Amino acid sequence: MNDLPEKTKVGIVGGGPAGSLLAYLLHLEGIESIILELRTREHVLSRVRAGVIEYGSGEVLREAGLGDRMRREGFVHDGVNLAFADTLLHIDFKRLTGKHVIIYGQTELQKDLYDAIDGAGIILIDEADDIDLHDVDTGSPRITYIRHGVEHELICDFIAGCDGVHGTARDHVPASIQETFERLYPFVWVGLLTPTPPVNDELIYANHPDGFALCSMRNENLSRYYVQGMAEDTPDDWPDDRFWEALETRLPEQVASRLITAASIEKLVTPLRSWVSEPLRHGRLFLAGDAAHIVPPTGAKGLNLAISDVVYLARAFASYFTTGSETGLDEYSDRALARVWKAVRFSWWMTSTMHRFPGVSNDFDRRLQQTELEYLFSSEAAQKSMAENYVGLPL
Ligand code: FAS
Ligand code: PHB
Repeated sequence: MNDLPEKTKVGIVGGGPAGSLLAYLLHLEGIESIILELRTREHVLSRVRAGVIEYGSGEVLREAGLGDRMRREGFVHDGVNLAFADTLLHIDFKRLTGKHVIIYGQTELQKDLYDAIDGAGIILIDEADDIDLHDVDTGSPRITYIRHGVEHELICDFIAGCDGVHGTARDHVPASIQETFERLYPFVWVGLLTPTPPVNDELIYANHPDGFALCSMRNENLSRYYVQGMAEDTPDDWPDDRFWEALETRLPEQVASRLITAASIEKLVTPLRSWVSEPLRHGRLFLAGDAAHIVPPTGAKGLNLAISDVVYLARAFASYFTTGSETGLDEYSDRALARVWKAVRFSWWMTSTMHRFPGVSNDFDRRLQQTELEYLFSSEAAQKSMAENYVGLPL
């Protein structure tokens, strides 16, 4: 890539799910964009992250022509299971909402997105270093970056900051108007990937006195499991034997008895936090995805929020470039945040209800959590509320 372009309509910073989906949705509207990605494509494709595609996200991907492999290789799940006090409760999405979710690894979706942008001739410039944004509050914002030692400048009509939690795009929203909201959780998720058949045909979220556990999967011979660990834990604190023992202890006996274990092929530790940076716009800079918000993975919302942000932003850009109307752009931040905060609430509720909070001396909180679960296990209304949030609120 020697003769890199110097001008585009939408400069997209970050080539993860948000950035690459935005570029493709803009392409479908005939709007040119260029993606600048800090890492190599290989690195982006190597990350093992989310696993649940909400119903609405699946429809977006299908309508954009991006859902073929997901439909072939993904798992349609009509429900999810909650385990508490050695009891299993099935939340029946189909009966309660008429919808489902699709289990399809983010890694696979990223591969589909990269194939689509390559097929569409969309330019993705990887290994773009020292990315900086300029004049975002003028009519011609600019992005400067260095690639393989050569300095470049990209003049844009608009910039989309899709550079994730470690990105810097949000730093260009003035501190005088920026507001951040955060809640840290005093524990982590220890995640393990193992080449074994999943223990159950649908996900199981377990609340146990020793801590939370989650049984998920990637395919019929690749299982994804998580257990709650202490905030300071590292992968080295969780050798496979300890992980399997904790998982078996935290699952109902009827499930643990059929667990197939094997040596892990990937292990990670993920801290849990809720965090939102508002607003999602300053001048001609727009933020989407993890660049502006993070949710604990308990509600399986992170990836799906990146998708819904990008759907709103692509519609706003399409309206501007076809009609000149700025209404969609002016309404983007409030519209996206309204959905973000409902997912932040649900993710906080799932995390607060399903995890054991260490050092909680206040027995009131512990009894409240138990009551929350007993209410959920006994009330169809409570189960319907959980189901509609889990499958995804309307876009
Ligand atoms: P991403 O972080 O995916 O992508 C941002 C991209 O920008 C990256 O490719 C990065 O390399 C690049 N970038 C960073 N700085 C840059 C810069 N300065 N310039 C240019 N590019 C830059 N969500 C779930 O729903 N379920 C889960 O189980 C789950 N597990 C997760 C585990 C981990 C360890 C992490 C970090 C996240 C997890 N998530 C999960 C959330 C995750 O799936 C995100 O929600 C999703 O990747 C969001 O996509 P993006 O907004 O595109 O951000
Ligand atoms: C996963 O399969 O990685 C997964 C599933 C559900 C979650 C989080 C992660 O809530």
